[in-house]
Amino acid sequence: MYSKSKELFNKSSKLFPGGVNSPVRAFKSVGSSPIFFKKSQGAYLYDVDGNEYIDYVGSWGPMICGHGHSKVIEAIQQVAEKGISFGACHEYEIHLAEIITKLMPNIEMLRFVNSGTEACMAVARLARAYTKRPKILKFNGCYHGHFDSFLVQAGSGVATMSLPDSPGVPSELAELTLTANYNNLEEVEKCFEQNPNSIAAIMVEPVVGNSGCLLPQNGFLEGLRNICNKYGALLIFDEVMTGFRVAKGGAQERFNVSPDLTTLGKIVGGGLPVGAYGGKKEIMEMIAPSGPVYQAGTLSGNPLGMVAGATTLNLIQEEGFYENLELYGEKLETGIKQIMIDKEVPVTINRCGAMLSVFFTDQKEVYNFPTAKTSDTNRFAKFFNELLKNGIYLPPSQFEAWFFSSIHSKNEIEKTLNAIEAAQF
Ligand code: KE4
Repeated sequence: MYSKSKELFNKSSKLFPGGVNSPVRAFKSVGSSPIFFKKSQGAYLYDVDGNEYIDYVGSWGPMICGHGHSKVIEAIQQVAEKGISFGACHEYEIHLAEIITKLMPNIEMLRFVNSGTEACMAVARLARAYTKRPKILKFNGCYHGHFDSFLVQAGSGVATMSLPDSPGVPSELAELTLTANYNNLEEVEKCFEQNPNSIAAIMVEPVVGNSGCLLPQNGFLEGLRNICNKYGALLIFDEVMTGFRVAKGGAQERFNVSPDLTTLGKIVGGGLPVGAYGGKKEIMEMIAPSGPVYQAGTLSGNPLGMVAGATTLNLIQEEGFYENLELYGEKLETGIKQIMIDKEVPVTINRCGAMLSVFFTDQKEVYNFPTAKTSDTNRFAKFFNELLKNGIYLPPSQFEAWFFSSIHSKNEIEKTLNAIEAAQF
């Protein structure tokens, strides 16, 4: 069933650490060997052994319009014939920026980079420069890319492999990163009281995806906004995952809370390597060359990424796009809930729009990293491998979110629920 993937994994294991180019792809926490894919289309992936899967990873979020959308491919082809990379100004970057600032009016000015990590690195430096304060507060289990300052109590692959806070990050630097539990405003307030005038910003995944999916409890995001106002810190929404997924205007639109700075990635590039950061003009103008805060990138604003992103962000503006995601997200969530009740398997399901997680725990509410960690990761691994065998490709970690696209519809949801029904885990 997976012989060609196994053969290729033998080769890749000699070339890349762990045989992969990003740790979560290694299937380590689910105890199997990674699948090698050769084709994707719509809601489906096809592996090198000819197996077909309904895809709930979507390249970790970007493919919200499904794989290989004809309009995105056409747009990339047309631009590629004119130029792949100029390393200079061009109008494609303006087109994408104009869409972003329209959909997220809190972003008055922005800068393109090549990944979510780069965007998060840049806003940390910018926030420290703007406030002249050294510390940043993040939340346990949140992941903001592999930037040194954020590899403290991080989620995603760090949590999946229960790696200690990564070696190689000097303690002097790690000490400048404060952590609190998500959904706990008292802990946040306490951090500010114990670190007067030294916290530059709060960095938060407004809806967490990297502990598995966690939703903000009522008043939490507003509370962070008020605390930042009270202590003169910046509020930074890391919307690399939630941007354009949980709403057309991201979490800041869905929950009506205005951050000072926002980071973007994934969907914003339509599957090509694009990240962005932006926010209040007054803050962003500190970035070189208009200001002294340096940040640069050879391929920033690459024309192919710009046009793939712009085409994708035009597609998500089509009538009924998010209503459709909500309709099928609801069907999937309630369908899984019912199956687990029938199977007497204790799970808690968290969903926000087209991102969800199924926590294998009898914890009635999973609202922060400690409660997420009560999950039975062995049972999740069994579940993952059973579904994989039945043609359903989930993120290979209990501490990741499932993503589905506008192309996942009745047929895919039914097939998924049937596979869960038939699975033994
Ligand atoms: P990238 O550098 O991977 O483009 O973005 C980092 C990042 C920043 N912020 C948030 C909220 C993120 O979710 C991410 C990256 N997400 C992971 C999956 N949880 C990417 C997958 C991977 O690491 O291979």
